Amino acid sequence: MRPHVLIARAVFPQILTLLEQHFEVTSNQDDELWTPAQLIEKLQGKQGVFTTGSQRIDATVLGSCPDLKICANMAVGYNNFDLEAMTTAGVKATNTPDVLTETTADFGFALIMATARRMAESERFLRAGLWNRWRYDMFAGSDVHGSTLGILGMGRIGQAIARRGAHGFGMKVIYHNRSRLDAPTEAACGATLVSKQELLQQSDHLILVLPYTPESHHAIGAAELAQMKPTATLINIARGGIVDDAALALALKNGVIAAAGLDVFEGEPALHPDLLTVPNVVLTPHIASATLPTRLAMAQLAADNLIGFLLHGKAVTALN
Ligand code: 8YV
Repeated sequence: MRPHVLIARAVFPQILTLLEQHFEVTSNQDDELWTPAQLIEKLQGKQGVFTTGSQRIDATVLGSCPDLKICANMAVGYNNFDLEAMTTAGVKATNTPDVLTETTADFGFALIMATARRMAESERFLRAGLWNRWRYDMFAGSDVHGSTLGILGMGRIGQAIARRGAHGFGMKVIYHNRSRLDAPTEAACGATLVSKQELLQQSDHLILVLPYTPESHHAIGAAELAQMKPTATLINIARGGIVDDAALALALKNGVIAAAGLDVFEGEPALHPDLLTVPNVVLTPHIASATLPTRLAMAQLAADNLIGFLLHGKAVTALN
């Protein structure tokens, strides 16, 4: 009998077709958002599940779904997985590394540029019909080229951002990470390891690219923001919860830092209401990996993990 898999969210039609060639598939092309209880119900009798960041797989789910053998996340981040519980339950976990690195780094840079050069704020001004003359300091922002780029978290995406900054924009690149990169990688990135305090104090543009874990919860809060330059910008393309959004909204309002660019939020898709009232923030709805080729490559890799593991016993990008 063919294995049963559940696709928890809408997917590209060709990925659905591919999975249907190999499995009995229950899909969700209407893209309904299931509660955890509904997810458990849908998972009954399924050996595999295709998840996105919005399905939490934890001990409760695992305990209620004894047939489940693999969860294939269409995301590189996997904070929606309780990996330890999955390993204990003997359930394979996979993610989608590499295929989104360059696209996500492009977006990180787009957000650095948009934030430093006040693109969202000035567009809102123009659309509101307020542009009636030139002024010497109108939407004067900060330079990106030649400035100091700080990177918190230096995995694949952090390194791709560093290369863009160092080699494309002539930036001084500093980073803070749990471990130091090897010398050739550091040289290729043009990046220097510093302490977290030095990173906060020296960065003109600070970008967060670290995984969300209990240790990185509120890694940037009021105390950290207070150490940054008043002219600095902060960019979060990692995960909501790494920044204390309430503290950030207050810091933006009070000019503790100049501006922020945020693609991820605590409790998204809900936003801290104060972020909507401060002008000096660029807000995007978690789209850093969103180009069609990259999203297709992510979906293909998640599907390949299901096929590889359930049919041939080997996942392509296993986490456990
Ligand atoms: C996903 C992401 O779009 O890969 C990640 O970790 O944050 C995004 O690329 C999102 O998680 C949906 O699965």
